[in-house]
Amino acid sequence: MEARPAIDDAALEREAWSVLEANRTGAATVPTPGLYPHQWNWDSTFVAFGLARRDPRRAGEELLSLLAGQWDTGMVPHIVFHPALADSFFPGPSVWRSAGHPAAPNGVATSGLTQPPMQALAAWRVWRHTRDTADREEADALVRRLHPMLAAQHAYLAAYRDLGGGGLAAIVHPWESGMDDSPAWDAPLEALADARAAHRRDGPPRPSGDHHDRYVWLALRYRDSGYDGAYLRQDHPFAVEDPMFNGIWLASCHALAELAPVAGADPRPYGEAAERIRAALLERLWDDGVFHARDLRGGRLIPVCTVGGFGPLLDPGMPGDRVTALVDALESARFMGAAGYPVPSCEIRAPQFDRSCYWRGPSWVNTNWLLRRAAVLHGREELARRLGAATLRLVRQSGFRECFDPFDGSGRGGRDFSWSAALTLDLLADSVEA
Ligand code: 2M8
Repeated sequence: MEARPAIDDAALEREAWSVLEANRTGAATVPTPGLYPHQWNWDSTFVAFGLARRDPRRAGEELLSLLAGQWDTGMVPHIVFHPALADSFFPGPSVWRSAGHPAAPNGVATSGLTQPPMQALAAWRVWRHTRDTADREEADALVRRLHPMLAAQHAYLAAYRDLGGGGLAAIVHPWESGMDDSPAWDAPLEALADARAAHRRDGPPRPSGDHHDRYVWLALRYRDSGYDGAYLRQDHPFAVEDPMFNGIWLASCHALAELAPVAGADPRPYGEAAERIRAALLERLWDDGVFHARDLRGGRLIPVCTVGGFGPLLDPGMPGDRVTALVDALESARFMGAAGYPVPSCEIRAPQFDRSCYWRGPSWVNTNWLLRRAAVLHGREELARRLGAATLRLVRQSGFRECFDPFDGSGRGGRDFSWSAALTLDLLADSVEA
């Protein structure tokens, strides 16, 4: 474990602010310079959450900057590229080629994929923290601007991504989950070997056995279809209903419903959408006390249990018996119970669990924060307290790292990582206010 001097709340807060300042590029905050030098969708949105009560104006700018990359279809891209750094990241603008696509925005280069649709939740957060202050007018104006864009994002998911026809949105690439190398995607990625053979005449060159090659190959296939909705439905070889992505979508539907009156919109369609997503989650992804991802191409639930399986806890309307079962699994030795530094991103007893590999085992500040939020929603105060304390212990000991070893808390991946810093600010504010 890396040694780090003991640090009090005030010093931790100062460090978090300085990370967010250093990672700021105009209106946007990059995840960490060097490694990820552009604006990422859910990273930026976690930054907006962290800034909501400390600097709501900057939080709003962060969301607007991301939405400047929104496509005419309503799709909010997973990366908005910084023009000056163009191809400093692979795959960059020359791979995605959004500039040549009729639905892509003018003058803003983006990827062609999306990420968990969390922006409405963040917009609600910003508005909630400013509605009783002198900045209320500004917050209402922000909501009036954002609401139609977010409504379009949700309409995109319903129209283009319900590939299973059951009311859930499918991710069409592991990158869309935000949990790139999660063991949940292993089987659908393995199955790409057959799809590669079937498409070898018209597809890009065959990838090697390496997962990263398969990620790029999948992205190129989608790009070469012209980012076409019919292609996704009929031909695209990767389509998975992810409980975290859909749990976040559901929670964002509630947020859009609450914000609708501020924007002069009808809240009912969003409340109804939330009901539909909940019913579909329970019908399609629930098995044996937890939620699993469903592989639409393989036609089955993916057995491995990951932190993504707790995403539907973000729904305040999740039935009590399911909440209890999920919390039991989360607190058990499968996840929190056997990890000194929870929450591991994969079930510890799974053969695929790897304590040091990215989304295959390490603990992450963003998923801890989401689970803490879910615990608060369901009145699980003690669980919320433990999740908050565990997360602060990680960053105190190892700094604002990208992720952490769940057994000894040592840092992994990038340093000075924006969402780790931003969500720390939020946790510190909560512990002061509680
Ligand atoms: C990771 O994903 C990118 C691709 O989008 C990558 O591995 O290159 C993930 O951890 C994802 O959740 C995150 O948004 C991104 C930037 O921090 O990095």
